[in-house]
Amino acid sequence: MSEYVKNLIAQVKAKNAGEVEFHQAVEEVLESLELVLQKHPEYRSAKIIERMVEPERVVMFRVPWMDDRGEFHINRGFRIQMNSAIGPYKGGLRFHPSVTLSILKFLAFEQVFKNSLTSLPMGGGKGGSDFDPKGKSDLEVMRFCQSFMTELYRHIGADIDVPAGDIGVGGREIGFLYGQFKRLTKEFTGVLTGKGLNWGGSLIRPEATGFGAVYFAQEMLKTRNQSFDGKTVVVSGFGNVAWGAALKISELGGKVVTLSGPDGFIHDKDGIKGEKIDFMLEMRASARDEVKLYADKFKVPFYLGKRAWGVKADVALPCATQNELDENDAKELVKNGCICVCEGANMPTTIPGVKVFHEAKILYAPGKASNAGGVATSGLEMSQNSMRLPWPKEEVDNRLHQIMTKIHEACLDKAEKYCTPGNYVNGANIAGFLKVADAMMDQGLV
Ligand code: NDP
Ligand code: 2IT
Repeated sequence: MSEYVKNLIAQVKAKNAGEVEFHQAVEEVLESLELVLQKHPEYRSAKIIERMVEPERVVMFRVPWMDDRGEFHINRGFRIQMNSAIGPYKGGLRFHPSVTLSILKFLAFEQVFKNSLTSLPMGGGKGGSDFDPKGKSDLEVMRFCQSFMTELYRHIGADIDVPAGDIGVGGREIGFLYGQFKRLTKEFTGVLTGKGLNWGGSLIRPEATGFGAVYFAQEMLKTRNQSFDGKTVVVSGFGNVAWGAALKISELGGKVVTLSGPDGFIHDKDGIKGEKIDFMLEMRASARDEVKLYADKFKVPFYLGKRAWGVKADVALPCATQNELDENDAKELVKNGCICVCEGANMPTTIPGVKVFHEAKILYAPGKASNAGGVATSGLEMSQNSMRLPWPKEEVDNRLHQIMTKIHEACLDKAEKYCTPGNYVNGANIAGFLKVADAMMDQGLV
């Protein structure tokens, strides 16, 4: 690593003390950009990297709400507006007790590169709250969302910042948030994506992240003359992304054999398909946060407190959360003959875990490339809202498929150009970076 990059990383760590997830995301990107910065001294003198690691704006606010028993609660809300060089800030909202400024900054930082890769005009942002949806009633979730939006509304807009879902935020929450935005502003605009189909949502948005990750994995497998047909696949998580992925993999003739939750994982040797995939939606809606419900219903083994990565499989799709796959898990997957790891979640693999995949020369794609289908389809929802014209399912799905194929191409192209053929991490970081950096250069010192 050059002194310049080493110093940059040290500065980010010193200035953002304790924000370990943010450090991790920055370190991964900067390592990839080493060659670009050598080739393009103009980015260095314009201090593009120094600017990109500093959010354009961070909003942090109090979210007071009342539970069904009349007790008051105070949560913390955030919106990180990271970079608007190529479009309005765009990125999801996460409601999970583990949410901190560090986690949202890492997600917002990743989102900048991801959104750039989609080829749509979207800047990067992320937000959320440490609110825990587990065990909450619909009315409690509604009161929380209304209170959250009562502050957030003044910072967002269809041409300013367009939030969407992420962990703990799905169609129900987007509905409550949108309703409150409308009351406060009198506007019916495309200010959120992931909306209901009757009020401005796009077909395929719920499926998009999972479908997109599988389309991306299909392209990766093609480079080795392989396909999903007949492949055994380990998936983690059981939320929105895992659901879309399971649906598409089973359609393509692959067999998904695991799901996981905070409680452990289930192993279904017969494959998760048909009504079993529908049951994932029920599990999520139950607000119980337990994948064990699946084991109880379909009488398959449940492993308490364990992760799925020890199960023998050809392909792995981590779809739960950050740092859920470490060095030992990576070694286990490789040992068991896994040939392709495609991330549905954001930063699910630790840096040492990624190193294991690279050394073993298996196919490995980072989330910012492979899970971009969600935000890409959000971008398509924005287009439809601007046109005031909904597109049929096939049109959205075809565009999503094309976008994922293009991202795959761009990753391989940039990886090759910058001397690391087949390295999707470098390819994604470089391709995502160049577009944003050039836009920032064009726009002067901002
Ligand atoms: P959901 O809320 O629908 O599901 C999240 C899943 O991950 C649940 O099974 C959840 O269980 C589990 N999970 C979350 N946090 C933890 C934790 N700390 N430890 C163990 N398990 C955990 O979210 P999504 O499916 O939407 O999101 C999954 C991943 O995909 C995230 O990394 C998200 O950032 C990413 N992503 C989502 C996109 C989208 O459009 N929804 C787009 C691109 C990426 P629990 O909540 O109970 O812990
Ligand atoms: O991480 C992500 O890309 C998302 N949660 C989706 C963001 C969006 O704006 O659709």
